[in-house]
Amino acid sequence: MDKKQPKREETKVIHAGPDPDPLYGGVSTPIYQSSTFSFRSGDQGAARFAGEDSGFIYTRLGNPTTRALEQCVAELEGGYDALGTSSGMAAISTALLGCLDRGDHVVGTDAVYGPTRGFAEKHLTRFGIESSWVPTERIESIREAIRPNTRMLFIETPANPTIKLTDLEACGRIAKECGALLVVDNTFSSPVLQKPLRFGADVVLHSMTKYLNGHSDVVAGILIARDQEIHARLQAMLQNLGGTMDPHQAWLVLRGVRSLALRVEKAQENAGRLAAWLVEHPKIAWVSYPGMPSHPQHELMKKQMAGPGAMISFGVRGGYEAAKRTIDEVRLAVLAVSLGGLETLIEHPASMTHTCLPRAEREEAGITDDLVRLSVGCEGFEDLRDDLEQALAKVPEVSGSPTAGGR
Ligand code: LCS
Repeated sequence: MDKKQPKREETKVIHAGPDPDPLYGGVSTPIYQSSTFSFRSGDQGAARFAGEDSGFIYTRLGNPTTRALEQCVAELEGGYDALGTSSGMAAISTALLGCLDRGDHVVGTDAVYGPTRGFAEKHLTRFGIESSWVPTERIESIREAIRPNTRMLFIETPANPTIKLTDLEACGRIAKECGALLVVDNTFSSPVLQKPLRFGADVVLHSMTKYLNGHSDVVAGILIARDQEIHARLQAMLQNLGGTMDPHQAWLVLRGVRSLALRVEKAQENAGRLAAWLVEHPKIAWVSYPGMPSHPQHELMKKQMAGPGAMISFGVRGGYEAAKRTIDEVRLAVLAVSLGGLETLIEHPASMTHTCLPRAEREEAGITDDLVRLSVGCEGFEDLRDDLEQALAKVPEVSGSPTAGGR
């Protein structure tokens, strides 16, 4: 077997990317902690700036450690190439500013990570770029929102924090029909569970702060382009905005990515068991987890994902106060935003991650006051279940509420 053509995701994450250290044979990529790279001569410097010599110039423009990570993730997503960014938001703002012009319009998923929509609604408007944020889990709502000047579909699936899915193949078709780019935020799945380029995406992006790094110790992002033209456009914008990646940050993510498949497998198994337990719990009003056969998008999950992932959202009977009480009472799960780490994290989007949306927009997107978001980690299932059990036991009972169900 050719080492570079493995079939299994758990093999790919360990071996993807260039040889770690052709110089000394190190099995870990060295950290090139240098801001600038010397030229042997003025001619060589000029040739590098002219693109005739492929050597490095300056770390904002490129760095060997960052390059190794970019090649690794580009391979995992099946893209032409990738660009490491200083955060997930740097990837998102670069994609929006790099691919849209004044007078363009973007259609996006209503329940995206709050600041993504906030950036478009508060800042892109100043540059004459308009946006419509619609429930993209209903494909008709995308069609209805398309305008003659629509140049991008921005899809987050599964969406943060509703865990609703959008049909990527249908989006690929619509984008082609109307001459728009399909940009997919693949943060919640990671490339081991979902590869949007296969369904017609033009750009895939991640907050690598989450699953790709996986250890809650780095903030980072990445942009993966389908082809050379889009890659060049994104690269030009990124180098000017300056939200590029630091080599030490890149090295940490490279280390994290090697265990991605193992971490996702364990967390996903925990999530499936927790969702099945939560849905039966008398204090839970609803559970959103596409791994449950009762989830309305279970079939879509099977079509476009290799597994449902490890993000769950659920409603606690009793609304805002009951949800807040739950997150205050957990002892093992960590009360913190972010997701995709080894440890289970719990948060309340209506008062935390999604407060930048006005209440009406938030509720319309399904981000209700009772919603608690759980990023399930790699602990033992029984410990997580017992922790939630003791927390829910402290939530006051609500009489006469409907029984729990899927959402
Ligand atoms: N995309 C998604 C789906 C996210 O969940 C986040 C951050 C971002 C992009 C932005 O990435 P960053 O710049 O933070 O690396 N999500 C967070 C969350 O749900 N809680 O805290 C951060």
